[in-house]
Amino acid sequence: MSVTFPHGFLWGTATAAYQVEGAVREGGRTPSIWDTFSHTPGKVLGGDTGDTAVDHFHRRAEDVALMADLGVGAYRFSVSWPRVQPTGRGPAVQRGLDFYRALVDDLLEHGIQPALTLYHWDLPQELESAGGWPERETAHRFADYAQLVAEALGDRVEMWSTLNEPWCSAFLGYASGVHAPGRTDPLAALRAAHHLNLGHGLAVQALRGALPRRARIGISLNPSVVRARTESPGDLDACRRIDALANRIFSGPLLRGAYPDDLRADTASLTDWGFVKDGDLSAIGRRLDWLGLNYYAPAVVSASDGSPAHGNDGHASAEYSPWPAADSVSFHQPPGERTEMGWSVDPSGLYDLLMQYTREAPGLPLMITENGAAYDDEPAADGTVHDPDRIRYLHGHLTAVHRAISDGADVRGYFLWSLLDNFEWSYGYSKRFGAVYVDYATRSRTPKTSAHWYGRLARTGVLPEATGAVPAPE
Ligand code: IFM
Repeated sequence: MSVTFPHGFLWGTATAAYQVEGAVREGGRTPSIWDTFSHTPGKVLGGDTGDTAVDHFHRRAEDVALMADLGVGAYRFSVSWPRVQPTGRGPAVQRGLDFYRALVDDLLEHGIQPALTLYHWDLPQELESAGGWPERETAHRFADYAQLVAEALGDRVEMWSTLNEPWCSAFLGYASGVHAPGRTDPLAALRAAHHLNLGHGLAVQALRGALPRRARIGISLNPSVVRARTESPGDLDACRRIDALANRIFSGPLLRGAYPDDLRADTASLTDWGFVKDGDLSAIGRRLDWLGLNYYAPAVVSASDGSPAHGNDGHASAEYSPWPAADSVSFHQPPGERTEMGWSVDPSGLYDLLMQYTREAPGLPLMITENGAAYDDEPAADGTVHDPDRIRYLHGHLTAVHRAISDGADVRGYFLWSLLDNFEWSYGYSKRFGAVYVDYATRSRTPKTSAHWYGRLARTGVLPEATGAVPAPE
């Protein structure tokens, strides 16, 4: 039986500025926290940096043409804050905005819908030097930046996202320190989480004021699909605790107007949450037009068995935990297939996530703003790149999406992470998430088999088989 998606379902691919653009010193761009972090010895595998990345900045037209050839309907990209507002304050730099104007124009000319994310982790270094996300001021700076971008691109971009995966910014950036800015202070991470939430709310207000009514504003979260290893009270409590720190710390204020009581109680040894000021919660809870969910793999937890509380963020060797006040929790790798990141392949987690948010946010359209997998792709002798594992991963997860839609989830679109192989943060270029292979010596692009497979899906709305013949490029 064919698996057919609803008419109008948005099929996209995604990237993020620091992971693909390169050109870090062009057009007045100043360093972001990721420039500083990646240039700090020992922080990124192999000493890789985003200095050149995959040169999307100069190959923009080629990359848009590639998407058009494949037949995808939308492109999710992020704007580099230090490229358009160097140092994070003051007026916009037109040369920086020009890149995004040209990108959006190219996309629209090819009938590809632009989906713009304002913040995918590249905080201007000067704002970090002034305290970064643990400081309230950064939320206000973010709202001003949102306003500048909206004024420049609001006439041609309809789909706007404030933040990508604020959990990573707060907890990998300020608690475990495996992401920029590399701080290891659990209280700073909780403060950062709140100020990211606040920055989101203030940015939504700025965007509503600056954008035409047709604009659709959302945020992309990476909720943890967290499962207790057993039904024992200790394991269930570990699950509740991680659910609070990973999920409800964002969904609480965004969707229900409050931080959860159990989260406040769990973290009482670190803070009384006095950094939440009057009016913050109503700012954060401003109406959204859609909610973005990024999903890769579920997490399995138990009461502590002595192993460190790291979780499946892929940084099991990190010295510091990303989970404040959760030393009583252990994480476990479920048995079964894994991707090159070591993350388990479990499409049921995506189904559960979609159904959970269908219940938690009734009436709010959902978008899968990231899903995909890293594999060790290599070109064959004839130059083609076959990635059957990725096709199976996508097929399984898209079958789960279809099932969720059939069961009532209002899912409007899916963005494959990623369009291109790119800079995978502290893993540098060692993990390939792209549907398009990038030769890092020449930066030439070769669509993998999965890109053609996904393009066929995007053009027809019908899920192709995962096995059998490789679909020929059409
Ligand atoms: O590459 C990242 C992306 O920047 C954010 N979400 C997860 C992806 C894979 O780790």
